[in-house]
Amino acid sequence: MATTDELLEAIADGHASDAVALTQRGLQEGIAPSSLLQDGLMAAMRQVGQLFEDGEIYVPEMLVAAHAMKDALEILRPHLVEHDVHSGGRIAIGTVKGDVHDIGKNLVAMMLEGSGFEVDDLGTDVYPDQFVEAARNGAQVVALSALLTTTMTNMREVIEAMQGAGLRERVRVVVGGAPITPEFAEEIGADGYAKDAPAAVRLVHRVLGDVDDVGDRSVVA
Ligand code: B1M
Repeated sequence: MATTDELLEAIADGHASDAVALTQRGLQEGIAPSSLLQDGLMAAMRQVGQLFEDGEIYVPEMLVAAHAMKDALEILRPHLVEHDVHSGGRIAIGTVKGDVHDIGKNLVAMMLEGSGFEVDDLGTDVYPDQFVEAARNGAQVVALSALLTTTMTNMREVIEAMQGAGLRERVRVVVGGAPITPEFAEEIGADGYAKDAPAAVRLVHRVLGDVDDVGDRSVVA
């Protein structure tokens, strides 16, 4: 089996040390870093996302695969920079003010990173001005996570802060988390809602492909 296929399989199966060794072997064999990223890491994340959506695997398996992907990415990252492989876009992600839940947010961040995006993880209990700062620093998409019914309302504050800073037309705001619904996303003026990590990857692709169409701000993955 080709090294890239083995890499895909190791990541999808959550075998982190194999994923690291196969990434190193692929580089030694002269496989292009972009190809290891596209056909290994990103392909594995697509496969894992599909299996999760089909109900064939659950959150723990997806987390283990995402960790394996992250370990392989650490090996690959300097080579991607060296070969000037550009990211699919810059995303800032964080759990909103007052909320410290980060397991789901971390999973979304890892899947986005494994899908070729440059991810700035702002952590938990993130205040609106921190999201604004990240957008000023070049994030094209700001992804908000909330797990509490008492903190989900703080998502609206982030969108208002973006508006106040004059960034709303340039930056897409997408939301997710257990209590969030598509209706709530629409109500607060978000650009989209994703129910889980694979859907978040699709959503970010869609909102970035739609950047010129500011008339349609409602994208639901
Ligand atoms: Co908390 N907690 N918790 N908790 N906790 C919940 C959320 C709760 C439902 C439990 C319950 O009562 N049944 C409840 C909320 C009730 C409500 O608001 N309606 C609750 C509560 C009340 C609290 C405290 C207030 C408890 C207290 O102190 N009295 C407190 C709040 C602290 C705070 O934030 N200020 C608290 C604290 C904690 C811990 C610290 C102990 C811990 C968090 C540890 C951590 O995250 N590092 C914790 C945990 C673990 C949970 C549960 C058990 C699990 C959450 C989780 O990680 N799920 C949770 C109950 C439950 O959900 N069954 C609960 C797994 C994760 C993979 O799923 O986060 O939904 P999730 O992420 C998914 C999707 O939602 C989506 O994709 C992810 C992956 O597929 N998604 C996005 C998430 N963010 C997205 C962003 C996107 C897109 C998709 O952007 C586009």
